[in-house]
Amino acid sequence: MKKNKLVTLAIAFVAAATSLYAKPKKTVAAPYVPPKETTVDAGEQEKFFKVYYSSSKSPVIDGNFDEWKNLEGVQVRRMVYGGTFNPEDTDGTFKVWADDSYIYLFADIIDNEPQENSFPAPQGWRDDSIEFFFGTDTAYHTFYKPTDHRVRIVPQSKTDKFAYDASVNDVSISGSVKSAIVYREHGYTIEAAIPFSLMSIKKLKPKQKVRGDFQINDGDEGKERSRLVHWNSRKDNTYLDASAWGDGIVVALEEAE
Ligand SMILES: [Ca+2]
Ligand SMILES: [Ca+2]
Ligand SMILES: [Ca+2]
Repeated sequence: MKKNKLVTLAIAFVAAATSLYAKPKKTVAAPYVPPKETTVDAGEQEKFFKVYYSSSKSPVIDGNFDEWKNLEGVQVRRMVYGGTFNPEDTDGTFKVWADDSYIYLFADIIDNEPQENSFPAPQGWRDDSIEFFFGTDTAYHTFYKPTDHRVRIVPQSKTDKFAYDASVNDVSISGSVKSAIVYREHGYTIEAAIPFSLMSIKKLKPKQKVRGDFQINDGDEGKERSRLVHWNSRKDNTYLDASAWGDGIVVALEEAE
């Protein structure tokens, strides 16, 4: 009997060990260095995020993302917490566009477990959501100036693409921000329009330098946020320290077409 038990245990152990090795986790040690062939995030251009400006062309916030296709984005892959970067668990591409009234944000998020977020936007960081930090004052400063803002878009429904909450500086303003969100099995895509009036922007013009950062909040397994990823900052400080953000530049939309 004893011997049989031991044999069973040994078989179970070998089976468990084999299954562990049979499914290696696809993880990459931080800091993640993107492979050269993925041009969007490799090399010089990743040092800047671009704001595509056009006085005449604007995206339509409708859940069809075709108009963003030809624009370059930045990839959000700096793990702030939640372990090593795993492109199947949390990854995302962000793009920014502006006309003379709105700043438009696009985010394509890869997430192994996309969740509907039931928190109001000021608390929305606790579950799947995205954040955009933006300021037009490029002089070095830490505490937010009146021109610095943080925007959070909180997706709420896998079946209703216009169900969302949004906040600027942690104040719910979903009535003034337009957004559409489309979920898929392993992620979700967002487009949103934020009025200049909420962002203290009067006008943007090509070659103008700006500052900003991008954030993904990822909760899985029905739980609250377990992974936080930025484009630039390695710390969870973007919401209070504008010096943690990276550099951006306004470029003419025509240059992308
Ligand atoms: Ca659209
Ligand atoms: Ca995930
Ligand atoms: Ca998730």
